[in-house]
Amino acid sequence: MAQERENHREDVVGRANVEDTPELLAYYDELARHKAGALWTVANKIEPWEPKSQSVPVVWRYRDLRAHVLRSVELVTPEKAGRRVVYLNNPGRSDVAAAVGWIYGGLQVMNPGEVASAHRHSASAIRFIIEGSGAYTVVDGHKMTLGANDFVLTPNDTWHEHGVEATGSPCIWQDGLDIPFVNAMEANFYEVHPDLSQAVGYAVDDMTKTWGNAGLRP
Ligand code: 1HN
Repeated sequence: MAQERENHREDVVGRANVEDTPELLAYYDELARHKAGALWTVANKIEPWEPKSQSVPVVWRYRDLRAHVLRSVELVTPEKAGRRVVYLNNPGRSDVAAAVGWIYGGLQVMNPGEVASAHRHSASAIRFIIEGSGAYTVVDGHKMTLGANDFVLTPNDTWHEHGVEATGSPCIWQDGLDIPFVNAMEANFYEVHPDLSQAVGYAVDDMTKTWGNAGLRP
């Protein structure tokens, strides 16, 4: 069962540099049968000299993606898709659906009259509203109306749901979540709200009125 073997040798004092011999290769095979391995074959790989990024540089332009985001409105419903989002898929990070590093990013669109079901998860989210009118989000019972250039936080484990009033226009916002990071920690939970929507327990926009003033400039 000669499988692809790794041996990351470096000819530098203090680094692993063990040549393959028939005896060692047989030894590595024996370790592999026990689901084990010799550290010196991978030490230089798992201990890079400096941080190594798998992400590659990518520029996503809103003007290139906007039409595709709007197209999704014709293709899928929020009921079926859960949420309509075009996510930013870094070619070096597609295995974890990250835009870069451990951060997820996507462009979400909702049409007037649509609502998305309430849920919560271990990951935290930030949202920038890019365009549209009539959007709102409810975070742990606080309803916030959202317009272009607004920014809203959904801390980890808070119930959240979004919608656009029937009198509004198609709304697009950018979602950012630490979901790849939380998944890497194997710490993600996802829960659908038992009633699929939350009761609003405070005056609308109480968060903005409480915190969105006195020295905080756009
Ligand atoms: C999520 O809950 C939202 O609530 C958006 O709008 C994007 C991407 C991955 C996981 C959860 C939302 C998400 C997400």
